Amino acid sequence: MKSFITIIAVLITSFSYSQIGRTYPDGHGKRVFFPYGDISFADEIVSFRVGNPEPIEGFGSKEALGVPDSEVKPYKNFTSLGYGGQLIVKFTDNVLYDIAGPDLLILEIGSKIEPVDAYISKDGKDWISVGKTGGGFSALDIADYVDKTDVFRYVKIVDKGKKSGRWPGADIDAIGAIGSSMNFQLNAAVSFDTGKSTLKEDKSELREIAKKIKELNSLVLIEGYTDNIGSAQSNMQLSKNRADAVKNFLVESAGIASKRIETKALGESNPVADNSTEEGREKNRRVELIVFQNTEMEQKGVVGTWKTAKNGNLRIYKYGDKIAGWYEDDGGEILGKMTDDHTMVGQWVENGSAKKCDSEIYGRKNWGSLVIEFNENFTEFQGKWGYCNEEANKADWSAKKK
Ligand SMILES: [Ca+2]
Ligand SMILES: [Ca+2]
Ligand SMILES: [Ca+2]
Repeated sequence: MKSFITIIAVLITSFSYSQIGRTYPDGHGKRVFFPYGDISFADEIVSFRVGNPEPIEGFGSKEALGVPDSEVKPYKNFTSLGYGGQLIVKFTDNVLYDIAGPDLLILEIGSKIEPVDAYISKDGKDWISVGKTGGGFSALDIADYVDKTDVFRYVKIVDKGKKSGRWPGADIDAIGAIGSSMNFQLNAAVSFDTGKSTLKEDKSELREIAKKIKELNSLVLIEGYTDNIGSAQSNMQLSKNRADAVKNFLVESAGIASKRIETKALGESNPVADNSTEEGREKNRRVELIVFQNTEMEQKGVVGTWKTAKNGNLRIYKYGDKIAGWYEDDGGEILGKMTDDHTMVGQWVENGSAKKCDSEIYGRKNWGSLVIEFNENFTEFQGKWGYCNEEANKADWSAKKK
């Protein structure tokens, strides 16, 4: 029996600003905060069955992948489903799960939301209906339909829209998991030897991942998978041993608390590639680390909800030394780094400020410099700001922790 597992040979994407929280347009004039940023959006088309009538001018199914990027003039970068059309997409560098509030955004563009029925699945076969968009809501809360610990990689949407027009049916710009994990996959260099569940000598990739997991200070789910060679039972045991080995490393060598890590043996289920080729089987022998959003940190240090003196509530998240925050009311946001224990330096971004800059941040020209000084106990902060690249010397900005 060929019983080794290699960990997916994918380079770890660097822990960049694309993986920290920011807001995105909801297609209807508001903005929605995604705690894990760009990776939250759908990555692959599984299938597309265009409706009837189909769009006169179609842009193809791939336009529904990735971050929101539709343009109104000229209309482009969205997928018209056609009347009754069906689209299935997959998340590969993240999963969807239930967090507090809405979890899944089906970003449909146009003057009013054309409804779709939405379904989610762990394996692309068994589907759970999670309601429909429409009536002013394009974000769905999956809480009533799933267990808290379930993770989902597939989303299916079925158009319930109108028969007429140039683009019949719903026009989908993007599909994103607000309730999104951040997934890490290990390089083959840290894979296991054939038939063994002991980690190889070179653990540099795993050390890197461990560092990021530690920074995020979140709960981690380690999933072990195999190819389909050998009995289902032995593959299940093998995938368990490999997942456990990764967990032991995180606990013993990286100092991550054992209670923060769960392991799951999934054997030969959920293949990501074709098991009939050696190349495909190698991809299917894998361990995935799913890092959930940190909820325990809420209201600790800089993290939490801040009531500002003038602009409503600002919610701040921390990702290692990086900071992202957003206003609950107007879609304004902040982005930056902690330069010492109590100082954040970065930028603010919003839509309606008095001055427009030449350059853009997140596709928006209204931005400026920002410095925030937090007090010793993180109960208050004083902010200074400027427009565009100006020095942050305007000082009428303060907040108290809620
Ligand atoms: Ca993604
Ligand atoms: Ca939810
Ligand atoms: Ca798009």
